[in-house]
Parts: sequence; C-alpha cells; structure tokens
Amino acid sequence: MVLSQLQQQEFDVVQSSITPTVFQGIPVIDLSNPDSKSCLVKACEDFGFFKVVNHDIPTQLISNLESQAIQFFSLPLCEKEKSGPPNPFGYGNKSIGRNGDISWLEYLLLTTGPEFDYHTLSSVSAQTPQTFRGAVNDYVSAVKTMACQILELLADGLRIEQKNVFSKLLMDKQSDSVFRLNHYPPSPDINMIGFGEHTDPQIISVLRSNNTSGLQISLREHGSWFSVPPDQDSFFINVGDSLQVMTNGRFKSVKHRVLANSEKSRVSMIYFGGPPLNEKIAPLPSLLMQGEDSSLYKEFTWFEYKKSAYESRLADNRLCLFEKF
Ligand code: GA4
Repeated sequence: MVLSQLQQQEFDVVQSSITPTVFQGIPVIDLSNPDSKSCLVKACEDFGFFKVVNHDIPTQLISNLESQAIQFFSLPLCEKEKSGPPNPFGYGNKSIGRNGDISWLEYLLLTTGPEFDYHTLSSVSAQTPQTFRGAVNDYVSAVKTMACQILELLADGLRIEQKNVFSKLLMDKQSDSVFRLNHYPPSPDINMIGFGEHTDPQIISVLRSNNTSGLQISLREHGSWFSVPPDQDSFFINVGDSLQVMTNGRFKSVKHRVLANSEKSRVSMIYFGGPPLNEKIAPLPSLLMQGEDSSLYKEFTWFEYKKSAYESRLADNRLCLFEKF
C-alpha cells in the first residue's frame, strides 16, 4: 500500500512514539491442567484477557488457513475487491464498520455458519472457494470447541450449576458468530493504528496471529496501553461485552487495539463467539446478590446490542447505553 500525504491524514496514529510497556503479566492458561478454572476466572476478572497454551488445535489447521489467507491477500486489489464490500461479510480495505473508522489493514469477514458464501469468496482464485471455505470451517470448528471448553471451565469456576450456560450460546445452530482474517501490511509510519481501540461486542474472542507484534491491551486501573508479545503457537482470548454483562461486570471486556508494524506484515485470525440474535442477554441470576436487584445492566437481546454496536464508532463505549445506573 502506498500513501499519498492526503490519504495519510485520514489514518489514526498514536499520540506519542514512546515505546509502550510490554505486558509481562499476561495470565497463561494451560488447558491440559485440570485445575485451570480458578486461574481462568481470575484472568477474566483482572484483565478480561489471557493466553492459552497446551491446546489441542493441530498446527496443520492453523498453517493451512494462514497460507490460504496469505495467498488471498497477495492477489491484486481489483481481484480482492470482487469479494467486497463487507456488508456485513466480505473483503474490506482500511475502512472498518459503517461510521468512518479508518485503519491500516485489509481483511475478510466471514460467516461461521454452514451456509456457503460463494460470492464472498468469489475472487479467491488461487484456490477454489471450496478449499478456502473448507480451511475456514475446519479451523473455526476446532477453535469453537476450545472456546466452549474455556466457557465451561469458567462457568464451573464461577460455581454456576448449568455448566453450559455460556457455551450453549456458541453451540446453538443460530449462534451469530463471526470469523475475521486480518492482514496488516508493513506501515511507513510506526505510529499508525492497524486496528483502532475497541472492545468486542460478542461473548468471547479467540485470536491467533503470526509472530509479528502489534496487539496492545488497555488495563483499566492504569488506563495505559501494554504491548502483548506475539506467540504464534498460542491463542489469545478476549472477554467480550456480552460476557461482561452476563457476569454482571465481574469479567471485564478488554479494550484492545493493534499498531501497525514497520517491518513485517501481521496476519491474524479471530473467531468471535456470539449468541443467537433473539437471545436475551442479562446478568445471570446466580451471580446477583440475593434479595436485591444488584443488576448493573438492562436486559437486551443480542440483536438489539448488535444493531446499536453497528451504529457506533469503533472506540465508543457501547455498553454504557445499557447500564442501569
Ligand atoms: C469489533 C469486533 C469484530 O471485529 C466485529 C467488528 C465490526 C466490524 O468490523 O464490522 C465493528 C466492531 C466489531 C464494533 C463496532 C462496529 C462493528 C466495526 C464497528 C465500528 C466484526 C464486530 O462484531 O464488532
């Protein structure tokens, strides 16, 4: 991507070029450890963010999808644009959402359902759309299983009787989940924002990237940004807004962003696990104090929240419209 001076002004940049602090305290959850549930709960309470190691996801599934994604993003722009614009699914370039957010990346937004979006993938000419879709489906199905395992451990860790209270929302045939492939080309400006700050509206997000740095999270108590060292063999998990609501604010929906890298391109793949559109989202009664209404949020359906999210700018606080006090 080459930028004219005029175009450059449209992009968000970070205010200072001071090297951000690397976050040394990222909770690392070993999924092969049967006692991981209390560490998981603590990670979601403290940061809404953690890294997962010793997962069962075969490297082959990841590398296969990554190479398919790289092939797609290497196509000429006019070819990729045949798979766009992302309304809501398809190829997007620099523009995120519908309300003027601009960042230094290109991406593919895809459904996670069984429906086969030939149109979206019409320009994936190096491979057939079927091969590409197959790689996405295999990856998404494995990552979704891991997300459900994590959500069940969390429910257990919170002493909720119904262990699948969160995971059933992702397992539902009508689950409104999304899959995103992002490509951040090396940027001419080291302060360029690759993906502007935001929280994820869904329940849980599972991110995997190549070994290029860029991801940062904002820690509430500090309000400042911390860099997350990349790790291509692990997964990073974000608590989303809906899980914050269901736990009545006990789990934190983490604010995060990506800075462009001046040397290497970054490729990331993110599964956003969401509930069915008609699902009512509200704090779970068992997590509320008995005898009084301590609920911090008004009940809403995922459809209502999603609609409101899509009317917002990336950096907006979307949950405040649904807070009670
Ligand atoms: C953030 C999480 C997911 O990437 C996403 C994004 C969506 C989009 O890119 O179209 C949104 C953003 C995300 C939140 C607010 C709205 C919608 C861009 C935007 C400005 C796919 C999602 O579900 O919400």
